[in-house]
Formats: sequence, structure tokens, C-alpha cells
Amino acid sequence: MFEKIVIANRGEIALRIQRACREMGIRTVAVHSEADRNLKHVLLADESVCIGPAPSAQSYLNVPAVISAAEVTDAQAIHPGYGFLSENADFAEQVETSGFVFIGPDPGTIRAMGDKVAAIKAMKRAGVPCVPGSDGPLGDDTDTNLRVAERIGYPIIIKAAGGGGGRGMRVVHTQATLLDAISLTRSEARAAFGNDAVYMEKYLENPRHIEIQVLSDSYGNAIFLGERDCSLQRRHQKVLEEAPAPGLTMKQRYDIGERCTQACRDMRYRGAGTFEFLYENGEFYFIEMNTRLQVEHPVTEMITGVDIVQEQIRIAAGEPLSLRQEDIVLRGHALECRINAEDPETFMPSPGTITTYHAPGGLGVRIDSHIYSGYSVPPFYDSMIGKVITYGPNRESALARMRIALDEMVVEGIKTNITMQQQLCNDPAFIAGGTNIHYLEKKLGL
Ligand code: MV4
Repeated sequence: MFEKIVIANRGEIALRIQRACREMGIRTVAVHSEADRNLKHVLLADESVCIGPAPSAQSYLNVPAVISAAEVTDAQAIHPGYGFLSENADFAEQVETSGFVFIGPDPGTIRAMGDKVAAIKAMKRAGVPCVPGSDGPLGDDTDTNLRVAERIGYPIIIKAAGGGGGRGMRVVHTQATLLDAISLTRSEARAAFGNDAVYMEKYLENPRHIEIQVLSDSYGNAIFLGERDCSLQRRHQKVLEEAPAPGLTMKQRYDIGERCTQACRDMRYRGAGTFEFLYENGEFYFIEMNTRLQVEHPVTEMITGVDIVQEQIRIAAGEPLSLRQEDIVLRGHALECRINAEDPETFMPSPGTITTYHAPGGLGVRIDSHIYSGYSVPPFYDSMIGKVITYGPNRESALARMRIALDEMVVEGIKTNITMQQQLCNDPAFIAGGTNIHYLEKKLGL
């Protein structure tokens, strides 16, 4: 096992990774920007290295600086967390050529899954159900493109192969606007991702977003840890997630889960991963794969009892999975509310000093947050300041505990979305369960 790991991230996830390392007896190196000297995990780290000025491009995205920190501290591995360099194949490659272990899949897999056309191709080959669409990237022949669209049937969505997470896509309702939409998406994709490959899919109008968590080792063992429903989102930012997804049957869950683990074996996938699906009328349609630890991983941890971060580290150290599929029991229900430093009216970031903080607690309440009274939320990074996760024997119980936890939570000095989360937890459609990806934006009047 590693003796020392560099945590190449900040905020709540850096603290989360540090806690996993501590439990495994691994020393931690916190790398941070000049604006982040007072981050909780930096203050708690065995060692810390300042890697550059506040802007991410000069610190958390500065590949040579992160690798140098591993060199000067004599660490063996680098955990990238989520965001920043976590899905950067070039970074993973440079980590490895510098003699360190990247805690994640191999660079080739990251690169392949970053190309959405290649990802879909790999999934089709492995028997994972995909959205009806073009077979690969679109060419320049207009007649062919019109024919492909005709076969799929309108509405259609054009997506950039280099996009993902809601970037580089356009919905087309009629044949009349198809060709312009392809050209526009292509030029935007060229400018944004340096890759003008685009593809076509049937546009699903009212799906839910359900994702499957997998763990896969270097020896061909792959397991799934159930699913998460992440349908509650605003502008492609998830707001509240839960596990399991309301209304799924065990058969549906195991059918799709086994497709995903088969795909992991086929791809020789290594590490933790997430298969993202749209779910509509009882069917799953693969859209993207994430090759990183995700923000919402705790809801899966709560219902499985598996520490996903520790498993990532064990897999990266070359250990075989200690769990078999039969060992995974999905028990109870978990919810996660993301807490953001933002204006509740405009959703604009609201950085500043937290003058008072009272964390909620009690049975089935987990707080993943780096904030403390007197901490200043810097304006340079994502506005998420923590996550309230509740667990209960069933959804009603987890929801009751979430309402109580949000009521108990006090964050003063900055604006937050806590009242929005409280309203959501009292919303009849959300209480009923199974709302689709458009529900929250409609409720908020967007
Ligand atoms: C779609 C779709 C409908 N049909 N693909 C948006 C983010 C990216 N991961 C894929 N996205 C979508 N792809 C087809 N064929 C609707 C969305 C979508 C969405 C998906 C998941 C969560 C929130 C969303 C919000 C708007 C659109």
C-alpha cells in the first residue's frame, strides 16, 4: 500500500480523500493555491505545498506544479478528486511517466471515454443499451445526414464528441433546421473542444438521469454498487441526488448493472466509474461515462457501506477487489443536498466570510464539508461549500432526517441555497419521487 498520497484538489472532496487516507494509515500531502492556505484539509494535512496563485489555471490545473509537489514530498500516488485534472488523460499520462500512480483509470481509458462517440461505440460493443442515433460521427454529406435523422425520427439532438456534461449540444425539432444545427454545433465544438466531430441521437423529451456506480480492479473483477437518481438539476448542475432511484425494480437494477460490469471487463476498466443513463418509460439509454470519483458518491456509500475512495486507492495500489457482487447489499435510502454559496434569487456565487456555522447532526446524518466559522469562501472556485447526506431505512425516513438537518443547519455571513433545498424537500412531486430532469427548472420558473 502507498505510504503517502498527494491530494490534487480542494474543498470538501480533498477533506473526504484525506479522511480515507487517514483510515488506511496513508500520509497526505495537500496541494493548494495561494487563496486556499486556510482550507480545512490543508490545516490538517501531514504536509502541504503551495502550487501557485489563486486562479485554477495557475494552481489546481498546473500539471508540472502538481507533479513537482509529489516529487518534493516523495509521495507515491496522486488522487485527483473530481473536476480539475481528474479526467485529463494527458495529466494521468504525465503522472505515470513521472513515476507516480494516478488514482483512476489508465490514460487510454480516460481519453476514450472523453470522446463521446468512442464511448458509445465501446458500450454498444459490450451490450450496454444506447440512445438510437447515428452510427459514429456525422459526415459532411447533407443527404446522408437528413436520411439518418429521418430514420431516428424528430426531435433529434446534435452533440459534440468532445462535449459532455451539457456542453456542446443542440435540439432539432424539424428537418428544416437540421443542417444549420449540425453546422453550428460543429463550429462551436471546434472552438470549444478543438474537435469538430458531432453525432446525432433521438432527443428524449422527459427522461430521468440515473447513473450506475462501478468498481473494477486490474484483474478483471467488476462490481456495481447500485444506482443514483440525479434528475434534480439546474443548468446541468446537480442539486439533490438519491440512492436508490425511486421506483426501479430489482430486475431492472441488476439487468443494467450487469451490462455495466460486463462493459468494465470488456474495456479492462480500472478504478471507480459511473455509467450515466437517461431513463424513460422503463428503459435505460447510455449517454456518457465518467471516469472519476463523483460529487454524489456518498449516497451510494450510505446504502452499500462501501467506502468508494478507499476502494479507489486499493485498486490503484494493485490490490484485487475485496468485494464480490454477492457481498453488495443495497439497504435503506440516502439523499444528498448540495449546499452552495450562492444568491437564492439569482443563483450567482456568494463568496465571503462565514461568520457563524452550526452543522446538523444525529442518526443517519453525514456532513461532507470543509467549512468552519471564520472560513472565507474564495471567489475563484466552484460555489459548493458542502453536502448534507441523510440515510434512513426508507425514503420517507431519509427525507424526514434531511428536513430536520436542513432546519438545524446555520450558515451566516454568506448567502446559501439552504432554503431552496428545504422547499424542495417539501415539494409534493419530489416527495412522491421519480421527477424528471426538467422538473426543478420548471419549478424554479426558468
Ligand atoms: C440528452 C437529452 C435528451 N436526449 N440526450 C445533458 C448533459 C449531457 N450529459 C447529456 N444531456 C442530455 N442528453 C438525448 N438523446 C437530455 C440531456 C439533458 C440532461 C441530461 C441529464 C441531466 C440533465 C439534463 C438537462 C438537460 C438536458
